[in-house]
Amino acid sequence: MSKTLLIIKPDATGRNLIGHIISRLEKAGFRISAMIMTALTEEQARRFYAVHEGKPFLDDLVKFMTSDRVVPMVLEKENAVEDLRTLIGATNPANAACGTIRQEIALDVQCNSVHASDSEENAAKEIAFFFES
Ligand code: FUP
Repeated sequence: MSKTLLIIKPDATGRNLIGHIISRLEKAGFRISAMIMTALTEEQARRFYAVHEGKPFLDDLVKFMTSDRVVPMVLEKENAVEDLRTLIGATNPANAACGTIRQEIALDVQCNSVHASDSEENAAKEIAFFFES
């Protein structure tokens, strides 16, 4: 079993899609081992997306991520990081494969409904960010 982090983002919590996303995750074989609902502060959002420091979209991304509640969770499954990235689809829903979560419900490249860790190393860091502080 390996672990990864998923966040249900404000566009999805605001559209009452929490249950739908969780159902898709469970049907795909992921086990939820921790989950919270929280509102990120600007400082937390900037720290979480520190890798995007200097990018033109960062300020808008931080505004979006602090605009409503989010639901971070730890997911467990064999090959969890890679399988979850496949299930959520490409960052921009216009490029996301058919049947992926982002293709189904995301609005655009910013309001793309879910975050998922992109490597084992980042999964460990992102799980610690929400659940081991
Ligand atoms: P992903 O790992 O698929 O979430 O994508 P990235 O790490 O590249 O980007 C993180 C977040 O930045 C995206 F989910 C949305 C936002 N973003 C934009 O708003 N505009 C862009 O052009 C690229 C990313």
